[in-house]
Amino acid sequence: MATFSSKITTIERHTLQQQQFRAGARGVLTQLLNDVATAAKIINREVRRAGLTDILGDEGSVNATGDEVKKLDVYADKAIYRVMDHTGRVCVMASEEVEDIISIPEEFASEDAPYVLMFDPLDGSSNIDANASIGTIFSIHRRVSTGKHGTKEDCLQAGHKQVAAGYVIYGSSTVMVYTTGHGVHGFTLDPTLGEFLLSAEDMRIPTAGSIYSVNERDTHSWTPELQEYVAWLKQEDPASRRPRTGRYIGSMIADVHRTLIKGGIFMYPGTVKKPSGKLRLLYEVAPLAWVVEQAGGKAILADGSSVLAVQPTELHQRTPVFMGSPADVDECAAFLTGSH
Ligand code: P6P
Repeated sequence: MATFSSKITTIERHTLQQQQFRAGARGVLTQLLNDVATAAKIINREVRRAGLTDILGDEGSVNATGDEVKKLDVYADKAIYRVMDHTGRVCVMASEEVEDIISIPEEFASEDAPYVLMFDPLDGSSNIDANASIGTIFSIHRRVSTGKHGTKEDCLQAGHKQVAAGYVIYGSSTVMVYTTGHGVHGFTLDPTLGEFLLSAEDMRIPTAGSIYSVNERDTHSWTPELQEYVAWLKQEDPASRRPRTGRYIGSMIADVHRTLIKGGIFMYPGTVKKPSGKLRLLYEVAPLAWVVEQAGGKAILADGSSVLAVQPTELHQRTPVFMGSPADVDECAAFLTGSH
């Protein structure tokens, strides 16, 4: 469990303190993380007003990955772009809402821009009108290209190469969670101050949980191994914490955040029709998987390998994922790999 902080620490101060762990750091990543926090405050304001202004409902278009675009999606996507495009900190961006890579405007582009930012501006958007928790997910890599403009290769890096990742959940409170590879830290937005204040330093996922989270709509098209695993979870056996409780909100941010806090396992598996599942690797699964791993959890593919080892080939490629408490993910892997 996290050590809930009594001292008042803003995310600005915390990211600056974390900089000491990064040899040779010049403060650019610190500034970039605070840019993310700024974008989150802007998005939060609209999310909180969504019920009051004519911003609910569909924007009428379909995004790069075929999802119906809600107006808040579009607003959030533009908010992040407008915070980031002129800072000289990122050489290229990628968004769930945009088909191709997002180039930096010519007047702001620079070969000295060291980072790459990829994001899902508002994950869980199908829940917006139902007022369920939604969120922003972000992933930051160091660039690999050298020109004035970043390239798709800068985006197509394996998850284990991330230099920072995290999310913002717009729930009963607005919480920003991030890691730079030195633990996972949570900040709660004080709307009266407009500051994210440290609320959970060094978050640790419970080693074992009693909750499993998966959409059982697809049970009939799972592999037999996964069908056997989920059936096993529901059998009565107090000695192994069974039956487990099912919880599925249908917003990845909310399901993963609950898993991080309470333990258990979140799954979005592949099916016969969609072997790669639904969730996107670069800006949904890889950042959340790193956060879970940094908090002491695991995030794997059906063969038991780490999802952070996957070498991306496409910007919006999808991947199955099984992530959560180490004991729960190990149980799942034993079934999926036939060693149970
Ligand atoms: P399903 C939301 O649209 C999302 O991308 C994730 O946030 C969520 O985990 C998933 O889709 C839910 O998908 O198929 O269970 O409705």
